[in-house]
Amino acid sequence: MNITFCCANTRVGPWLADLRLALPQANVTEWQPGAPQADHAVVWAPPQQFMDEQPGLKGLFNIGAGVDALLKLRLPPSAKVVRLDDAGMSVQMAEYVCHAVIRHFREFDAYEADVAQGRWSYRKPRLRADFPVGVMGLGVLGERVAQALRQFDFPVHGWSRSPKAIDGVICHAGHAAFDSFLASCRVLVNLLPLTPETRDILNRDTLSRLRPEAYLINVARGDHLVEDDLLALLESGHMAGATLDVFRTEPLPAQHGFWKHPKITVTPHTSARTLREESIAQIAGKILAFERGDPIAGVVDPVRGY
Ligand code: NDP
Ligand code: OXD
Repeated sequence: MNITFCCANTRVGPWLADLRLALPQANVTEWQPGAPQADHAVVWAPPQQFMDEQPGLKGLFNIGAGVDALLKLRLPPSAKVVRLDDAGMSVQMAEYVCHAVIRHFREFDAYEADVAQGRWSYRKPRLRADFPVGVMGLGVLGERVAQALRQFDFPVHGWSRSPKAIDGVICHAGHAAFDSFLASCRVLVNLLPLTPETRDILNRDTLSRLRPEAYLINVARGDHLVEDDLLALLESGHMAGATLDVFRTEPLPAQHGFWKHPKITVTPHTSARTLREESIAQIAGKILAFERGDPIAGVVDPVRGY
């Protein structure tokens, strides 16, 4: 079995070494233009040339959860696209989102500013009931995040395409329920995949439907958010702030207004990192199952887009 590796912005050496250890029966090589045909590929944001030169691939194993960069390409006709299924990401996402929600709710940013000025200040405790949190996307990551937020007793709402039942979480489903979901939330967490349906979904109209002094946490994709609409709503006071991990252009350009905005916290697409060990164990297991003809989790539906 031949496995080709083509991952942008990834340290190739350790990945090849660990893939070879996990799949000793396979010939694992880094893709170069003109390389021979492989059976499976391990990929992250590969170029179109890679796809054009590998028409016989059976499996495209993405080393991330989001497959939007892959689905933009013309893919080998019979290749199945397989996304990472958690592989250590959901706990990281839960940590990140809980940290952002709690930092905002407890006003730790304001305390930090006071302490930096040598001020010993107290703020009136805020009511948890006034900070209902909404999680858009209740998949592998969103469900874990919603459950983690419940551990801190926040009222939690969730929104997904199909109906869900998650203990302690008020679940809304489908387009028809979107407005009532938004109207229920003061803090909005985005964990949707980027698809034609969800691109630009965080815009002036949708964000205006949130409760006043709303707070946005975008940890999914930069193209979900219309950046100027967020800036306008921060300016008007409808939005109190935002924590943003993903951006339309990454790295965030040096001149971008988000860097120094007093109401925006920026992190460099780091809310849930791909962990090499967990990811390789999962991908190796799936390749072997695939070769045996067994069903595997995380196969992407190209029509749905996730
Ligand atoms: P999943 O595919 O497991 O979950 C996606 C969820 O979104 C599902 O609940 C799905 O509904 C819902 N959904 C999809 N389309 C719609 C729609 N049109 N309307 C309402 N709900 C919709 O994905 P993951 O949880 O694994 O990951 C989510 C995203 O997080 C990834 O696609 C990626 O972009 C991002 N991500 C970001 C990272 C970072 O470091 N910033 C790291 C990892 C992922 P249903 O359940 O009904 O299908
Ligand atoms: C992912 C990501 O999709 O890192 O896994 O953004």
